[in-house]
This record gives sequence, structure tokens and C-alpha cells, in this order.
Amino acid sequence: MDAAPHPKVVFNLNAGTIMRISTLILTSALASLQAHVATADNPIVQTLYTADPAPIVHNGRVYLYTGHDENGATTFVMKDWRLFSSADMVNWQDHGSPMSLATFRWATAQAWAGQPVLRNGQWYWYVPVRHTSGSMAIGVGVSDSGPTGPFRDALGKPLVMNNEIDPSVFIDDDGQAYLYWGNPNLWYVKLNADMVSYSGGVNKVALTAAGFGARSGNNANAQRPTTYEEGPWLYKRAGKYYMVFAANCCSEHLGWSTGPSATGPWTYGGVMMPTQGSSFTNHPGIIDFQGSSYLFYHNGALPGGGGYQRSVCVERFTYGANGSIPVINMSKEGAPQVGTLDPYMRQEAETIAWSSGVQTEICSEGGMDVLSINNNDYIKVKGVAFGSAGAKSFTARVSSATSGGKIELRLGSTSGTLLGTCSVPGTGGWQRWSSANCTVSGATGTHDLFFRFTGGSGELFRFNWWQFAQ
Ligand code: FUB
Repeated sequence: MDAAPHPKVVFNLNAGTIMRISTLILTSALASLQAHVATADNPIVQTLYTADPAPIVHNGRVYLYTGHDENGATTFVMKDWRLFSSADMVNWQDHGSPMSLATFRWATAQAWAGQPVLRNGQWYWYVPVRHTSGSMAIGVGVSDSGPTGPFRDALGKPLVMNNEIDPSVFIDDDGQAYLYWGNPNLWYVKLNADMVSYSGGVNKVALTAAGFGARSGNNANAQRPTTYEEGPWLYKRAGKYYMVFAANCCSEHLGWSTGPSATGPWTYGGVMMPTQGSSFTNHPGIIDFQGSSYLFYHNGALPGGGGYQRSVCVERFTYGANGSIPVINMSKEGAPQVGTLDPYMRQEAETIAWSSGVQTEICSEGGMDVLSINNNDYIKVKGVAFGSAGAKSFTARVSSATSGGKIELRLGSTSGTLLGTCSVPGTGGWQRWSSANCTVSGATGTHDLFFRFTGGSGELFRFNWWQFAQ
């Protein structure tokens, strides 16, 4: 993807109107595709467009940091970053936006692809943004209150600025941290222990065909002789260093190289994800979690999706015996669930495997809640373990500035076995919360649970959390 500045989009409508129109388009497209996608788990997020995944494992959860493509944008209009987390790879909790362009007073636009890392109890989040000078720069957000932030500008200025993008951070076993970035070149610095300064200057990686593969055929490009394009992702596994990256342009595929150290020399491995999925960019993020390996990437698979309305997805994969990365194809099914979800613990309504029609917002009771609930919208939560004794009652934390509606609790699909129906009353305000209770029957074993929302016209109610009791 060309890192040169993109022309500003000029809207004659105000932002609220555009958001409502885009939401309507997205909602109706989702509803019409409901029958086809009800069992899919890719893309991971359906409530907004996400891009540029950066996953990290912490305390038994996967924290997935993403970019955010604005509805209706016709170039990479990105104003904030988003965070989601999961303990099972299929039910993802929305944590909202822990960092945005406003975090960096010197940034004007382009909240593009970044990556966080944890060191000494502090979370450092390296991101590319456009500097007031017009150049792309790498900024550092820092949080000392955990992965969900809030993050503040660590430096009040860029860490490094050479008009290139897509930082990837990695801390080696000996404590040396590296920051790679670049499009069309590939650069790195050795970060100091403070993670916000570096020593040894800015190093340019020699992009050779042996290291990154040669562009050929339709992709041949004298200015970019190797397949390396952007989006580096550096990590170490079983003694081998991996450099995974977006390759060729455009459309991009994902490629991989390996080396004996964090600074190479790199040996090209091949294609890990072919060009697929109706977005002309792609972007890798790789983790190991609970004994399996996962590739996060993005495509345009959500209704209304494409090159500027992208969505993050995930696939599980297995390395070859020699550490090679296999060719991984995009799928609608995504990764299998790790374990099950406990319905007897309080669960956030914004923990979602799949949804139709709804959105999320900051909740006055803390965290996020689900809004924009209309007749026939639904939320699917996957692999809910009711156990053999089963559930007897259900509680939902809800609010409604109108007269509320109903939550149908169903197994397997929006028309599956009805466990019970919970009435949601008017509560006198969209952020005036109360608990609605109902009895349930037939809730035994492990099932996908569907919350099907019904009622009159317009927005019915909002939904903060839920819990079953035995
Ligand atoms: O999301 C904006 C840019 O598109 C990213 O920085 C690149 O990696 C590409 O995904």
C-alpha cells in the first residue's frame, strides 16, 4: 500500500448523518445475510470495521488491538484504535477505544497499524500517525493501568519520524527490545530499557530477494524489487526469529522470512496467506495461545466491506516440523473455541461471537454496553456450558428510555429451542440501569446461546451484562 498522503475526503453531510446512514446500510446488509453467517465467527467484530490486528497474550486472555476504519470512508480515514479480548478465541469482549489521535497532540490524522508490548508493568503501544509537519511518524502510547489503558502520549513527540509506517515491537530473551517499521523500506532501532528512546541509530534492512523474495510477473516493480511491502511482525519461536509481513501491492498477500537473530540475516520462507478477501491490504499478527498458533489478519468480509472498510479475522495453524509456516487460507469459520463460556459468571453483553444490528458504547456503570437494539437483532455467544443440572433463571442488566422489549433466549440459532423470554421494562433513560429477571427451562449441556431481541419499532433497550443461575 502506498504510504504517501491520501487525499482528504470531503463530506457534505455531517458526521452524525453519515454514521446513521452507514449504520443503516451495515445493519440491513447484516440482516439480509443473517441466514448465511449465523454460524460464522469471522470477522471477529461485527459492530464496526476493524483493521491491522495486533494480538498479545496476557494473564490467560488474548488482547486484540486494532485500527478502526470509519464507516463510509473512501480512503484510510482512521481516528482511533480499538481493543477486544477473549479467553476462548471465539467470544470477544469489546473494550472500546483506549487510544486515539487525540492522545497525540502533534498528530493530525491516520491512526494506522501499531503494536503494544508489556514491560515492567507498563504497556507501550507503538503507532504510526501523521505529524503536523505532514510526515508519517511513530508515536508511543503508555498505560500503567493494564492492557485496557487509558494510554497517554509517552513522549509528547514522535519516537522516530521518517515518513514510514507500521511499527512492530519485540523484546528478545536477553532483554533487548527492537522496533521495526517501514513502507517501502524496512527499518529498525534498538530500544533502550525505558522503551521510549533508542541507541545505535536508525538501521535500514537490506531488502534482498534471498531475504524477502523477488517481485515478479504482474507484481514486478523496479522501486520495490522484493515482495516486502509493509506491516512487519517480528517474533521468536523455538529459537527461530520470524519476520512476517504484507507482501506485493496491490492486492497484498502475507509472506514470511526467518533468521538466526532479531536483526537477521533474513531468509525468505514463502507465502503464508494468499491474496484473498476483497481488501487490497492485509496485515499479520501472530501469537501462540493455550498450545495452538494463530494468525490474525484483515479482509473486507463484513457486509459493506472492502479496501477501506476492513475487518479483523483469525485462523488457527500448525507450524511444520522445521518451523515453516504453512499456507493459511481465509475462512468464515475462523478458529475453534478454546474451552467453554461459563453462564453462571457475570458476562458482559458486549462479549460477542457474532451479532446482527447492534453496536457498543461506553457504559455509565463502567466498561461498555450494547445499544442500537431493534426488533429481530441478535447476539450469539458461542459454547455456553450450562452443565447437567442446568440453569433455572436469567438476569439481564438493561435500560430503556422508551418502553423496552423482550430478550428471547434460544439455543443454536435465532429460531432454536426457546429457554425463556425476559421482559425489559422502560427504565426512564438509556443509561438508567435495572435488572430484569426471568425463569428458564431446558438449559443443559453446552450450546451456542442466541439473545434474540424483539419489540416494537425503533431502539428498544440497551444491554450491559447477563448471568444465569442454577
Ligand atoms: O490501516 C492503514 C494501513 O493499511 C496500515 O498502516 C497498513 O498496514 C495497511 O493495512
